[in-house]
Amino acid sequence: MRFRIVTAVLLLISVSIKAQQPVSIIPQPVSLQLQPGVFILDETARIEVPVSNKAVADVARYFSNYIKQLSGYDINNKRTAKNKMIRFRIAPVDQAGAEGYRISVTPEAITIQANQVKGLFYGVQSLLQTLPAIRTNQALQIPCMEILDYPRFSWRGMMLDVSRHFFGPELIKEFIDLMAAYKMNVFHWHLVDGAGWRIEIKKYPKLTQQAAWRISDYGKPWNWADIQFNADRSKATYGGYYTQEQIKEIVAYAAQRYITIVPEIEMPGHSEAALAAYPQYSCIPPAASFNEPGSFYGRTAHANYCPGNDSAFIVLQNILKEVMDLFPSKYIHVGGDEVDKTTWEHCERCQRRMRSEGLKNEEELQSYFIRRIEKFLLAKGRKLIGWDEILEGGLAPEATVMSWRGESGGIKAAQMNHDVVMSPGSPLYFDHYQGDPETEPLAFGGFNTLKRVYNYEPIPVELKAGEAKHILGAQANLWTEQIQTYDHVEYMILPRMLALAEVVWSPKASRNWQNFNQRLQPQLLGFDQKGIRYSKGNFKVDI
Ligand code: TNX
Repeated sequence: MRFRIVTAVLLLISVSIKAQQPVSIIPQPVSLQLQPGVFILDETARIEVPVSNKAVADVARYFSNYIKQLSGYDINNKRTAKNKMIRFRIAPVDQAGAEGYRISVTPEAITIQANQVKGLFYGVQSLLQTLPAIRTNQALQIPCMEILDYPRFSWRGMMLDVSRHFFGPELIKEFIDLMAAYKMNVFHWHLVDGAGWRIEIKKYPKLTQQAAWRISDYGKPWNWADIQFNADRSKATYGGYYTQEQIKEIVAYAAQRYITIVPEIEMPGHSEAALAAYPQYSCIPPAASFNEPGSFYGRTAHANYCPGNDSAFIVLQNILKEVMDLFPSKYIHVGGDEVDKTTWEHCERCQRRMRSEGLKNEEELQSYFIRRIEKFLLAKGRKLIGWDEILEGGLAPEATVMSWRGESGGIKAAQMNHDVVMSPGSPLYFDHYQGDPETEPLAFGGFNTLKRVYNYEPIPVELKAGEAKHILGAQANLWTEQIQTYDHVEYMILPRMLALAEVVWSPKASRNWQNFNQRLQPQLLGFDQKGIRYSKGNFKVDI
């Protein structure tokens, strides 16, 4: 009984807190001051953009299209009304940097101002979160307020694995839209892995004719033995890939949302699919008859590109050339994780390479491999990023490290003055359970609740200030061994991505789990109304 009264009182308090805080923005802005009054957004409101700035006009149109869909009002750029202006301005905003913005809302005008256009885009995202989630016939009300906002980290990443299961171009755009709404800015696209090659490479057509297709594995838990590629497309029914045209379109779509796509081409390991199509570039050629059930994976548990074979490097460089033509990203991810080096121990060419290069062991051979690829990327003006295994045997001179096996690789790299993106399995692997495994869909294992994600701190205490500046930010990874549909993708990233967004955007000092939960509720309501899937299981688990 007493418990119930306490609960009731707490509920009342939380309701009144909500009433005082009609603005629930995620990630939490650096500063937000509510003021009395509202701006009423109806069909008399007008957008004002600086003359002849196409990028600003695009952001303004993004906003007005949203308003049109939400309310039917057409506020696009007519410049007739004297009051009710929504102004987009590029002008100096102190402290805001390249990505920050300032918003001022009065009953007469909304002014969004930023140093650069991307700041305006993020300002728009904040404004949109003050509006109802679905179509309404009532005038839209935006509370008067002043916001100053800018991100804490420059790398606010999400990775999606499209190899283990394939998600088509339209779904990738939905994923990008979700990221943009929460100011995430790096989409790490895990385009290839052992289970399927997903990017058209004109020079090597078998990558998409064969390596993109496997015998269907639907309806069963993940099992490596089920993954068989097949030259005969009538037998290989599961798969897919993106054409270069589709990729260009997605890159442009992401750019309009101020998201950089970092493509990942895995090497030298996790390459069974590619090497099933082109076995001559692996050390021990896998069974030529990879259409025999189980043969490929049965005989060589893992297939790697051969570091003793110069042709393998030439092929990878040709692939990377096409990749760089499609992706303007400064960073190119080359994987580097989980290489089973036993094949190299038994490879005569590899041993010869080790002798000629003075390499002491297979780890150094792997390092040789990555350094050689780095040299190629640097010559083309790009930067190499790889999983933390690239530290083993010696880190390539300018490589950036993505720390996934905990934080130790990232710490080590930062101490060596290399840039780092933190992506530790715990808590940033979103293929792990969010809640009670009894009620959640089958996941890879591990337990990364919303709260654990929220409490994650990307800068390890071990780092001194000079080293900490190498932490570019953090990223969550969604591996899709167990994830066959896009609904399930959404479910796994939501609402955890919102917690991560706050970790990488908002000031550390403003993080507050209770307050986040309150701001989360309207977001979840919005997901419900839009039919976006998310996990509810985790809120009861307070760990
Ligand atoms: C390890 S993380 C992998 C992935 C798997 C993942 C499953 C990493 C760099 N490699 O290939 O999908 O674990 O959680």
